[in-house]
Amino acid sequence: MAQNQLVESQRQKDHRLGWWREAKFGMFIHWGLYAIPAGVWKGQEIPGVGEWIMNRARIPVREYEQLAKQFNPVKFNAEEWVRLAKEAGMKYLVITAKHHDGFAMYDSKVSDYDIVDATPFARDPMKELAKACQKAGIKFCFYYSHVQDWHHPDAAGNTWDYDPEKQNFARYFEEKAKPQVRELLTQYGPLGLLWFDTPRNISREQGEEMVALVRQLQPYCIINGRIGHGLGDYRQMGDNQIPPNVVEGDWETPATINDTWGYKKNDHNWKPVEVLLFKLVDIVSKGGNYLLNVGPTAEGIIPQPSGERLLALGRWLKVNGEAIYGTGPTPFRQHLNQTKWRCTTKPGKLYLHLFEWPEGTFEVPGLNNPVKRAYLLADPEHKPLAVVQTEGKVGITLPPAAPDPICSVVVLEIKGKPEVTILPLPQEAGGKYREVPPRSSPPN
Ligand code: H79
Repeated sequence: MAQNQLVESQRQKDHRLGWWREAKFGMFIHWGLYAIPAGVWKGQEIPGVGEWIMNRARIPVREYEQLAKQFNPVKFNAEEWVRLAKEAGMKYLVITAKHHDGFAMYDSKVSDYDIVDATPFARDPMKELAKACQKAGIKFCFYYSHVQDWHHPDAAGNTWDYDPEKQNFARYFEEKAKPQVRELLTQYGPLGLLWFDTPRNISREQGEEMVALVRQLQPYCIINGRIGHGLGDYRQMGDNQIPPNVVEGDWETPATINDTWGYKKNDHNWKPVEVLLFKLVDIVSKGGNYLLNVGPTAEGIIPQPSGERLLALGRWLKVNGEAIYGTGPTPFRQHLNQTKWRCTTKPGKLYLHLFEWPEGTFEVPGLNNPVKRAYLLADPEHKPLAVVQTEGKVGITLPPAAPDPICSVVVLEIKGKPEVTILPLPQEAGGKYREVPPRSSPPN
């Protein structure tokens, strides 16, 4: 039975992944007990990401679990979080139901180590978020740490409380991981996707059992790549990793705005909007999705610097979303070692994202298709821009001022599928371009 449910046609998979391929941009939320120490334990700044504090400071289970008694995020407001995601132009929301620390941020019957049973807050924020997402038309999704659980004596990861020799991973997997995933799949309505992490020592069979559980309870639910053994529906890039070139197939980069996932009070290294917007466009031009994280405080507040940046991205997307949502990757694969421009595509259209506004003319390198029309996406009238097309070269005359201070989009309507001439490379002949392997990477 498990085997049967793992097999589906390409058409079925296309149907299941349709919304996610269209979405391109999602909100990641890391929220848990680690937001209380917020990177500082007993007066000591603990290096590394905030949600790893229990591990990095070797905090015993009996001590760490006391944090639950203080967890009371009275300022939490599901509708506000979802409104921010919506205004940011994000189409799905993935929140930590349980991170490696083992604490369930929802009402679990499997264990009392959860937000309803162990905290003064005693509310299930996931119920409220699921409802708010449904209302806003945002896909609601869970992150679940299926292999690491530093609270459970049989799970992976806690080497300071538990002796690995005496551990029985299967016991944890059967008595906690699977039953909790079942709860997530049955108590919160339809989930857009389940986001697993750090597969470590999970067996292929255990991975397949997890997939079968998801397919059985929510056949439409997408599964991310980190379930392990290549069993997921799409490829997961490393945390904050952007590939140097176009990657075929479905993939996603999970990323931070500062340098932590879970809230850290002393991490002020916020990436500027310019950088975040470049990453969004860069990822989409290479065929991926951008899952951008916020780490709310223990009071339930999304840090202001995150909020501001997301709203700025949302304002850009309001004007330029057509060049992001539902687009395909760039045909200019030899031009990804610069940061001046990127390209995304739709049938019959090229979207040129210009991060530097050239004086006079923008030269599109090596485009062989007849150009029918060019205009600025920000121009509501779509006034045509002058285009000079010679053999293998397209020059677009631009107005003196860029419509956007960071990234302006020029739309090129072309005839046929994009045909781009390959540039002659050292020891390599030129010719019509089809497939170029990754070569160089832009600064991240
Ligand atoms: O949930 C976030 C991370 O906590 C999780 N994935 C993202 C989405 C993650 N778990 N493990 N890893 C990522 C890789 C682990 C890297 C490590 Fe380290 C290097 C563990 C110890 C050294 C990074 C630096 C984490 C702690 C210190």
